[in-house]
Amino acid sequence: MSGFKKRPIVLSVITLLTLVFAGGDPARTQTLNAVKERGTLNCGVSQGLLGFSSMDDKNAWNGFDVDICRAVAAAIFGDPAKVTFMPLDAAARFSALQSNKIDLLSRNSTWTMSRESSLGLMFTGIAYYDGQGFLLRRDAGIDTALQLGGKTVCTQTGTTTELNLSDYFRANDMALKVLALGTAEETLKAYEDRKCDVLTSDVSQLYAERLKLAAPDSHIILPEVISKEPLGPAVRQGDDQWFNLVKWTLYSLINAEEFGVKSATVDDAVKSSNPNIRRLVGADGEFGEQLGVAKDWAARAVRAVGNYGEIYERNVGTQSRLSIPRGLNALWTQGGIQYAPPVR
Ligand SMILES: N[C@@H](CCC(=O)N[C@@H](CS)C(=O)NCC(=O)O)C(=O)O
Repeated sequence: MSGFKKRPIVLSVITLLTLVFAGGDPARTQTLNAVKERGTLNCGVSQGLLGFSSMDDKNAWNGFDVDICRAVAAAIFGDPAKVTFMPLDAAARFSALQSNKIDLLSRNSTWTMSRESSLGLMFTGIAYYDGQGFLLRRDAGIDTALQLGGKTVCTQTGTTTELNLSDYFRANDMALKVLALGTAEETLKAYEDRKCDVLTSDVSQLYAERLKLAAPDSHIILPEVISKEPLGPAVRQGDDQWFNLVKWTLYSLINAEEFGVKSATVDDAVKSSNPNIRRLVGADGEFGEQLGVAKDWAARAVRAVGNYGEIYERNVGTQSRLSIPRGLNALWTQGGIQYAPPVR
């Protein structure tokens, strides 16, 4: 009799353990379920930043940040087209995530402490190591940021750029005039119209924005990089399964580059004898299933958009108009700091 009485307790403990270990707690699995039910990933991107997220003449989205959205969609659905891109300006991007308008933000956003401690967001990794720089007219005759005292500098509201700018000028005892505008387009226009002498932003963006100017070669980017801007995808806090899926999709792209797995060779990789490659592409282990997706989730992502190096070179590197050197974004095995934890 006493054994019978204990049964409900034993059962509820088993139910709880099942929920915890199977990741079945609804609050912790809601995003992936919602995305699967909807049949498309809602991904927040920038409104038009060449190389990162911009629309081509066939109305297709292109770019480094866009490819991260596509990689996550491919990991979930096996289809990189199952993404709805939502262009957002800098000020609107985080509330779009908080209000569930998007599932994922992949929009040249800097991982900072306050964006996690006060906005309820989490960055899933560093997709692009960037830093803030300055662009100005070559004929201004200035070759170091320390000569910028008294200049008017254009920046965009709602970005990390504003505070870095005032910190840098204050630290170097230089007078600063700031012109802060709402969108990247307005900011560039103000610079073009000579309402400011200097444009400041993440260096990658300066490369992109310079290409939109009438004579790109008559504008230079100064050598100083005044801040750390680790850019990466962000999600809402409270859904660990989703956080893990986005994080490990990014890491899979980086690991794929390290192990030489490319979009064109990913199908051969399944036959590889290298255990690291076998685990990555789903030939060994159950890593995909543990994340709530298919065994070959990472292979699907790489097949769709290529590995990290392919994504970089195609969008912002040597094969693109931006031609930004890999720099810090080279793999740790190649003199850079891109380093993904292992799949095991
Ligand atoms: N990485 C910085 C800056 C990001 C940012 O939004 N910069 C503007 C400066 S030009 C921009 O990307 N605009 C592009 C757009 O609005 O589409 C941050 O996270 O605050």
